[in-house]
Order: sequence, then C-alpha cells, then structure tokens
Amino acid sequence: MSAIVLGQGDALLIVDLQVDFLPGGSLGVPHGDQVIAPVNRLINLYHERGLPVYASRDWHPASHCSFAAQGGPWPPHCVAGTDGAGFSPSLQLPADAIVVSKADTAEVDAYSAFNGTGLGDAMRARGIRRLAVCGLATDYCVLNTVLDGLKEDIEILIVAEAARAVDVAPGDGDRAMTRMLAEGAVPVRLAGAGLVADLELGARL
Ligand code: VGL
Ligand code: ZN
Repeated sequence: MSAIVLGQGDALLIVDLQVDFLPGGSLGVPHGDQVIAPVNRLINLYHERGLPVYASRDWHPASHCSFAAQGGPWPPHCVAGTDGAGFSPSLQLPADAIVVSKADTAEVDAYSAFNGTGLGDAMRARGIRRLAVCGLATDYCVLNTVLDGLKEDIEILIVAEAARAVDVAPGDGDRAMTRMLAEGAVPVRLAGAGLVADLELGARL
C-alpha cells in the first residue's frame, strides 16, 4: 500500500458536483449523491494542508447547443444562475475554492474543465504539478478533464470512489476509467487520513 504524500504542487479538482447532475436533477447521474461524502473527505485533506481546491461547473446559457431543443444529446441542465446549476448543498466547499465555469456560450460545449477556461495556464502559474480529480460524470466531464490535464503535463490522480458515470450505454464508466488509466492517470483511494495508490483498480474494471 503506497501512500501519496501531499505537498506543494498538489491540488484537488471537483468536477461538476451540481444539483442537476445529482439524482432528481434534470440530468441526474445514477448514485451521483454517493460521491459527496468522499469528495468532502478529499476537500478536508487538501484544504487542511493549505492546498488549492478547484470546483468546475457546467454553466450553460438557456439555449445551449447540447440541449435537445437545439439538436443536442441532453435535456436542459445546469443553466447558469438556476438552482440546478448550483453546487450540491451538501458539498463543503471552502470559502477560497476556485470556481471554474465552462461551456458558458450557446455555440460551444465543453466536457473538459480545461477547455476554454484558461485552467491549464492558471494551474501552471500556481505551480500545480499534480491534480486529484473527482466528481461527475466519469464518462463525460471527468474523462475529458483527466485527458486534457494529462495533455497539459499535469500528473493526474483519479479517485474512482468519488466519481460516478452516466452510463448511457452500460459499461461506459468502466471504459472511461480504463482509458484514463491507459493514458497515465494514477488510481488512488482514500485510506485513513490520506490517499494511497489503488493499484488493483485496473483489474476490477
Ligand atoms: C456533463 C453531460 C452534459 C458532465 C456535462 O458534467 O459530465 N455531462 N454536460
Ligand atoms: Zn452540459
């Protein structure tokens, strides 16, 4: 069991933990609420060490291209400023968390928190070299955020227990996780008061 020692250069990114992506929301991710407790533990872990906590959010205009009325694949969700676009009220975001809004123009969709947000440059400017990623949904925004983070040359820790998939097709979430690992993301899990490498995750998928 290899412990991950967190320090300068580490940061946490919580992807799209928004009301519309939780069960009962307009694009509810099955069991999405199960990530809240482990995500709050991750927040504690990073925040108590003074490490940055980022939270991305899908932040669409009402006529966004990804909505069915515009010919897109999804029901309306995460319309900027609505209750559904808010972070889960159970999420214990620190006051100094950095909020990253994405896909906030009508014509462009963005699953990745790095797409069109300047997040890669912002993280480089802060000296962030390793990023733990968790949140919703494993097979869309988590997947694309992880792949882009790796392309930005940031080491990625993926916390499977703190992520859930939409699974439009059964197995999408597991396939997304397999792809992230194949591209170099390091699987980790919460253990006691810290993080450890989860070297058996690949075999469980
Ligand atoms: C997402 C579908 C549509 C996500 C965003 O956050 O994973 N999924 N928009
Ligand atoms: Zn969206």
